[in-house]
Amino acid sequence: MINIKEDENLNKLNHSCAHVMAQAIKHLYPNAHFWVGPVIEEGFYYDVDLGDKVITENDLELISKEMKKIIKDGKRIVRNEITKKDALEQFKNDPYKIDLINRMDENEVTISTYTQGDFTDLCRGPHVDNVKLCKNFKLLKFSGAYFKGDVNNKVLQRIYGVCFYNEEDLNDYLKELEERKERDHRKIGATQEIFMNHELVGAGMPLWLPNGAIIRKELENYIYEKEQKLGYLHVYTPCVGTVNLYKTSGHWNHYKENMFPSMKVDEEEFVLRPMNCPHHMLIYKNKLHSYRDLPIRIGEFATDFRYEASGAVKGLERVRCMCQNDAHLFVTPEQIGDEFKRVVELILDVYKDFGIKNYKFRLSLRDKENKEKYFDDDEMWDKAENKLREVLNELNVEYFEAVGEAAFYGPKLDVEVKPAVGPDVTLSTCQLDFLLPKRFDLSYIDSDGSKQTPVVLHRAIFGTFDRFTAFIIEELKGIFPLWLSPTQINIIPVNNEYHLDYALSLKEKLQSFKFRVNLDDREEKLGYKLRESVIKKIPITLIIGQNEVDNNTISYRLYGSSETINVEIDEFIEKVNQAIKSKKENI
Ligand code: TSB
Ligand code: ZN
Repeated sequence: MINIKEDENLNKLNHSCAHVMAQAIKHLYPNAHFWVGPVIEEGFYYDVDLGDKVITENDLELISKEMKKIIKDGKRIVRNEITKKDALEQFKNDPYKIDLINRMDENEVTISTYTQGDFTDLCRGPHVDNVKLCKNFKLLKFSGAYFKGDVNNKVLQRIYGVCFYNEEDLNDYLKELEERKERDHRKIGATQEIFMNHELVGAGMPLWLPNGAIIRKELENYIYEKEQKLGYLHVYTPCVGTVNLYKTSGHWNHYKENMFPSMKVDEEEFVLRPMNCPHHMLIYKNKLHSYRDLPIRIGEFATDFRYEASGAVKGLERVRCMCQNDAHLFVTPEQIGDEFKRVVELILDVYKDFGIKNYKFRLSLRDKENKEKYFDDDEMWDKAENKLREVLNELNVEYFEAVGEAAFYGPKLDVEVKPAVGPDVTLSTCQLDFLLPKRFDLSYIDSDGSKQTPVVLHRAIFGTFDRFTAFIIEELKGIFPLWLSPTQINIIPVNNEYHLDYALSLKEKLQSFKFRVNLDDREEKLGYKLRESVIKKIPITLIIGQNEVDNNTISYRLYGSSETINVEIDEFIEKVNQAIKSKKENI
C-alpha cells in the first residue's frame, strides 16, 4: 500500500480533496465550523463541528454528491498570503480557525489562504491547481473525535476520504480495502469461532472460545519448548500485586495511567498488574546468586491488565486483559550483548516458522525532554541506548530509531507489524533495563567476591498471545497450518447407512494419535458437507465411501485442492504425524 502522506503528489491531491469536502459540507451545512484536515497515510480527514448533528452514511452520500458538483464546476484553487490581522478579521466567525491563527507567529510563518469558488480555507498548502483533479475520490468512513484529542473537549465529526489521480488506482485501493476487511481478525475470529466479547464481561476483555483455546495452547507449547531449550526457567505468579510492589518498581509513578485503579482488601491495597517484572525480580531475589549462575532466565505466560481507552480496544489485538509470553533475563553487564543477540535470533527463528516477513525493527529511545515519563539518569540512558545500537549494528539487522517510544525503565527493540486494518502495532519486544534491578536491590557475587547489580532484559517474543493470535489470523487469512488448526481432519461418510461405522472407527483411531478430528455425520448431501469443510478451512477432509470400507483405506482431500487421494490408513497417519511435528502447512 502506498503511503499517501509521504508521496508528494498524492499528498497535495488529498489535501486539495479535503478542501473540496469542506466546501461541500459548508454548502450543505452553512453553520459548519472546521478544525484541521490533515493528509494521513491512507488519504485525508477533516474534523468538523456540525453543532448537534452527527454524521450518518446518508450524509456521506450527500457530501459526495455535492463534491462531484464542485469538481465538475472546475474552479481554480488560488493561493493568497495575508497578514495576521487580516486573517483574524477574515475568519472572525470561525472559532477553530481563530484558535489556529492566534498560535501563529507572523515573523516565523507566512499566513496563507486557498480559495476555490465560494470557499476559502486557512492553509499552508501546497494544493493542486484545479478542483477538477480531485475527481477520483471516495469518502470512506466517519467517527467522533475530541477537539484537540482532549476528552474534556467537544466531540467533532471526523470524516475520512481518499483521492487518486486516476480511476484505476482508486479502484485498486478500494479492492485492497475490501480484501483487508475480509482478513480482519475480528471477522475471522467470529466466523471461525475463535473468540467473542460480551458487554457483561467488559470492553477489551475477549473470551477465547474452544477453537481459539486450541490455537493458544499450541502456541504456548511451541514457545515453551523453544524457551526450555534455551535454558529458561518457567514460573507462575499472581496477576495482582500490592501498590507498594509497584511503588518499588516505579510503575506507580511512571505507568499509572496505563493501570487499573487500586482496590483495598483488608488493610492492603492491591492493583491488577500491568507487567510481571516486579514479581520476577522478587523470584530472583529469593536466592543468593553468583556470577556463575547468570544469565538466569525467568519466563512466564502471565496475565496482565492494562487500561486502554475504550475506543482503542480492538479484538484480540489491543485488549485490557492480556497474556504475555514474558521473560526477564538477569545478566552481568558483560553478558548483555550475547543475551540480546540470542533474543533477536529467537525472534527471527519464530518469525521464520510462521512465515512472517512484513515487519520492521524499531529501536525505541527515550525523549530527553520528557522527564515525567522517563526516570532521570542521562548517563544510564546513554549507556543503555548505545549498547542496543552497538549490538544491532553488529547483528547487521535493519532498524529505524524512534524517540519517545522507550519503556520508562529503558530503551528497547520493538518489532512493528501492520494489521489488516488500523495503525501498526508492536509484536515482539526486547528491553534493556539498568533501573529495576537497582530499585529491587538485586545482586550477585562477582568473581572477585564483590557484590554487583545484574542488568535485566525484558523480552516477549509473541508479545502477548492475544496480539500474536490476532496477527497470524490476518497473515494466514484464517487458513491455519495443520499443527495449529483447531480441527485438523474432517471425516465425511458418503452414506451414513453404509459407511458411518467405518467412519466412527476411523475417528477413534485418529484421535488415539491425538489428531483433532470431526466426524460430519449429519444427514446432508456429500457436496454440501464438502463445501462446508472448505468454508471452515479444515486442512484435511476424508471422504469415506464403499471403496474405502471394502479395502480398509481412506481417501482424502487437502484444503485448496480438488484432488482426491487414496491411501492406506497407516501411511496416512504417518504423513499427518510428520507434518504436525515439522509444523508443515499440510501433509
Ligand atoms: C516484555 N515488562 C515488559 C515485558 O517484560 C513489558 O510489559 N513490555 S510491553 O509493555 O512492551 O508489553 C509487551 C508486549 O505486550 C508488547 O510488545 C505488545 O506486543 C503486547 N501488548 C502491549 N499492550 C497490549 C494490549 N493492550 N493488547 C495486546 N497486547 C499488548
Ligand atoms: Zn518486564
